[in-house]
Amino acid sequence: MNNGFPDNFLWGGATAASQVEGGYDQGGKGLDTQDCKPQYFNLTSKEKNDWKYKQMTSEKYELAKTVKGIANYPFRFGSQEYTHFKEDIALFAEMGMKIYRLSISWARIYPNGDDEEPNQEGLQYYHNVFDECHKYGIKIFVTILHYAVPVHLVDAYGGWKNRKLIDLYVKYAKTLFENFKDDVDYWLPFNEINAGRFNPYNGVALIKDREPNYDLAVYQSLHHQFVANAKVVKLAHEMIPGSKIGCMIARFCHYPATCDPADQLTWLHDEQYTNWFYTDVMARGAYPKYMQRYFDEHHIQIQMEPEDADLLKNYTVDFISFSYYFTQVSTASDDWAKTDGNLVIANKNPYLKSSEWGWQMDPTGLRITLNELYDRYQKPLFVAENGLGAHDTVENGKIHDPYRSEYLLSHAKAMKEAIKDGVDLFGYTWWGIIDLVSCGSIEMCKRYGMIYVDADDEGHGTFNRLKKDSFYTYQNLIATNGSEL
Ligand code: BGP
Repeated sequence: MNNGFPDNFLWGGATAASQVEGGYDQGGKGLDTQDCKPQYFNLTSKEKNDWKYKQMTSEKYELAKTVKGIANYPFRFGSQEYTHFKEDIALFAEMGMKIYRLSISWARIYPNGDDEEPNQEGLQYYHNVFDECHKYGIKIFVTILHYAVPVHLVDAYGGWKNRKLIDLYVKYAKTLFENFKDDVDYWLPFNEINAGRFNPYNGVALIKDREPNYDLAVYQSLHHQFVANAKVVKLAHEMIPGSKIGCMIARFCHYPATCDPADQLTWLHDEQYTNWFYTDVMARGAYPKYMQRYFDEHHIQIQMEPEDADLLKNYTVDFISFSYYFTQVSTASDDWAKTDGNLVIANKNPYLKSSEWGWQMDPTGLRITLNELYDRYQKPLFVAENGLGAHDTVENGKIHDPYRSEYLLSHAKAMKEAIKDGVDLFGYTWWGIIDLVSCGSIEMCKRYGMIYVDADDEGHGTFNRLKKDSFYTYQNLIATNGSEL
């Protein structure tokens, strides 16, 4: 039996370019889809999390493109890592982080997405970031696409439903491989690829009111991302021998509400449609049969090219990563109580406590998830995101956040148990290691960081950094490699 975390376990932190960088129009960067997501500051917290305010519409999108400056577009200011990266990476090193998961902004490298030549200033920015990480011996895990797509690709091509996006994306990835092959340790083509289904604007750059056949557009777009994923796996292995390239989903762990067979069947379908489908394609290399039935019953006919099946089969991923925040209940009943959760609205579990944003916290579910994934694929696993969004209060220059430390330690303990169960888990990156703009609720006050950023929802503040109590909890966890858990 393994006793716990291996010596070379990769403890780290994660961010995404659109949420942390700011500098949305600096260094030659083009406008991207996340820069266009508005926040309405006069709404209550409940309203802000209501899907009707969060859903991207053509009207909001077209307006955003005409507005200059940060106005009510929080992704445009982020946490200003674009100008603070040296200070941030020094703090990551002080914490003891072994790996930093960050994303590269497509629009910083190709401002329109289909430009002939890459933007040298954008490439230089990431060279500087990576050099700074190397200075402290911090390894690098790069997400090639974390939701933010250059707006020109929506306007001229209609987003990922257009097959031409595959080649444009592969060209972008190739540029990254050429420039950063000696810098990056782990590559990830797509953040939470199943977002294409649960949040198509984020995942596949679709605006719902423009799609007469929305479901088809979603699955067609996902197919293009699967093919792009396979092509990029192939390219990485050819261009960078020995490179490690993985996939990622937002992993939604479900429990059947009761032992009623109807609930069990709903649970099976929930697991298949929200989780297994994606990892089955990218790790096993083919569309699973259960999806064919789903597509037939929903009249979804995906256009596939003859070479696609071989690409999927021959270029599967080296490792599987996932985000894990909460668990939910599967039930055949229509009137089960719901959470206020904003990643997806979930069915309530009476045995679990929820975060302030309605996410049901469940460390045991992480152990279960790790076991299920490893059992099915037998590939190394990486927890690419896990964390707690909460309001924090600064008192005399200190932030006491025992809730965040508790969340961290309970989930770390669950990982340790999973490793003892025999799971091959090689890393963990806390989301977001530094406060950043929340992806779903588009606000600064939903703070995940162990490093505080002095900025409010509207971007007012000094943007000074401050260590929270949880900073020291994680520092000790890393230094002791989980032996005190
Ligand atoms: C994941 C995203 C992240 C991140 C996280 C927390 O889905 O990959 O970008 O933001 O969720 O979500 P939120 O910011 O909505 O609280």
